[in-house]
Amino acid sequence: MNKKIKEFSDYIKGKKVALIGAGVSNMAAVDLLLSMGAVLSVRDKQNDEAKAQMLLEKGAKVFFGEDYLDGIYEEVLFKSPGIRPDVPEIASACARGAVLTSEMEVFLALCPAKIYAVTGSDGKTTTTTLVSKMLEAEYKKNGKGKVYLGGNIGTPLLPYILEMTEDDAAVVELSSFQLFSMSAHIHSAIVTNITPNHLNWHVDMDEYIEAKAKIFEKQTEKDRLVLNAENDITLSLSERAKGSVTLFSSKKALTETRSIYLDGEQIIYFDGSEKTPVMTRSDIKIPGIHNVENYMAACACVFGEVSVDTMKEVARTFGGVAHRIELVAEKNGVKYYNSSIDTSPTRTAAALRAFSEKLVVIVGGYDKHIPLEPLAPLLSEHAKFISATGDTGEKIMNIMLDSDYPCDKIVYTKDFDGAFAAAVKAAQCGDTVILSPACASFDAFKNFEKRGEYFKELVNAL
Ligand code: UMA
Repeated sequence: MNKKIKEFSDYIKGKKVALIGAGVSNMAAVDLLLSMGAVLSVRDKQNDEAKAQMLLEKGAKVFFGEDYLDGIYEEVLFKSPGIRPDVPEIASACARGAVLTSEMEVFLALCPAKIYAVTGSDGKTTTTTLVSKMLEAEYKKNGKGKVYLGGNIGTPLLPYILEMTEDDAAVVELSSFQLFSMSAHIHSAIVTNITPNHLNWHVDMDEYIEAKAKIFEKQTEKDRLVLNAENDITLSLSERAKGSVTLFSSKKALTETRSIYLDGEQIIYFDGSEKTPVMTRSDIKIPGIHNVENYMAACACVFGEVSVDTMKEVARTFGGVAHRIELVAEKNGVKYYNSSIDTSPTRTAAALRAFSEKLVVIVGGYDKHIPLEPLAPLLSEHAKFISATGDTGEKIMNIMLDSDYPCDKIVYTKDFDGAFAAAVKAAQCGDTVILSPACASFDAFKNFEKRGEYFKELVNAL
C-alpha cells in the first residue's frame, strides 16, 4: 500500500462517511471504504429495495426515499456527480464541517500513476479512448504497466486503486459535474472545446466554463495542457495555464506556439522549433473532421511518450466508440447508424458533418433547456428527412418549420418506436438513417446507452 493510500486509510478509519447518490460512481466506493473501516451510510432519493438489502448486508446504513438528505450527520460526504454541491442539506452539512468529496476526487488524489484527463463539451469520450489506446499500444511494445480507462466514460476507477503502480497510467474522462466541486492534479489535460451544455444544471455558462477550467487548476510548469485553438472559450483558457500549452487546429497552421495542426492532409506536430509529421487524414479510420481534431488532441497529450508509429497504428485500426456514429447494419439497402451519445446540438453537428450525403435523422429527447435553434441550419443542410421524438421533438419540429424546412420532410412522434418506424418508412434504398438525438435520453430511457441499444435492437429486427 503506498503512502498516500495508507494515509487516506488511516484518515477514513472510523469516520462516518455518507455516499450521497447510490449510482455507478458511489457504489464503486462501497467495498473499499468498508474495508478501510469507514462507518458507511448510503443516501439516495430513489427507493431501491434490492440495493438497500445488499448495502445493509455489507454493514452500511441506508437512507433511501424522498427525505434521503434529512439529518446529515456524517463527517465525509461522497457526492454523486449529478447532484449539485449547493443542495441546501449538503451545503449546511459542509458549513457544519463535513468534508465534501467524490469517488473521482479520491481516486485522483490517491492514484500512484500518471494521470491523463479529458474534458470538453464534445469529443471527450473518443479523445479519452484514443489517449488510452495509444498508451496501451505503446506500453505493450515496451513492456510498461497497465492503462486504466474510466471516469465519466462509465467505469469508476477507485476500485482499482490498490493494484495500481507508478508504471501504470490513468486515463479519465471528466465531466463538468465531476470537476465543479473537486480539485485534482492532472499531469496531462485536454479541453476539447466548450460550447453551451448542461445549462439546466449549471447556473450559467460562466459556471460551466469555470468547472471545465478546474481540470488544470493544480497543474505546475511540468504538466501539459492541450487546448482547442478554434474554440474561443477554450483558447482563452491558455492565458491561465500553468503547464506547457499545446494548441490544436484543423483550420490553420499554428507556428507561433507549441501546436498540432492539419496542413492539407497531413497532421503536423510543432514543438516550437521542429515540425514532425504525425499522420495523414487518410490514416484515420473513423470518419469526420471532428475525429481528426480528437486525434490531434490525443496525440498532443501523449507526444514524446508514444511514438508516431504507434499513433498511426491506432489511427488505422481503431473503429470507434459504441453509440458514436456506430454502423449498426445495412437493411434493404439502407445503412443505420447509432449515435445515441449525441446529447447536444454540437455533438449532432459533428456527427452529421461526418457524412457527405443527406441523411434521415432521428432527433429529440430529454429537455436540458439548451438552445435548440442551432439545429435549424444544421438539419436543413444535412437532413433529407427528420423524425423528431421525445420531450423536445415538438420544439425541434416547430424550429424547423419556422426556418422553412419542408413540412412533408419532418414528422413528430412522441414515442421512440413510432419515430423509428417513421424514419424507416422515409428511407429509400441507398439512404442512411442516423439516430443523433441532440438531446439527452432521460425522457424515455435510463441513459444514452440504453437508448442506443434499443435502437440497435429495432434495426436488427427489421
Ligand atoms: N440521485 C439522488 N439525488 C439527486 C440526483 C441523483 O439521490 O438529486 C441518485 C439517483 O437516484 C441515482 C444516483 O444518484 O441512484 C445517480 O447518480 P448520478 O447519475 O449522479 O451518477 P452515477 O450513476 O454515479 O453516474 C455518474 C455519471 N452521471 C452523471 O454525471 C449524471 C456518469 O456519467 C458516469 O459515467 C458515472 O458517474 C461514472 O463516473 C453519465 C453522464 O450522463 C454517462 N454524464 C454527463 C455527460 O456525459 O453529459 C455529465
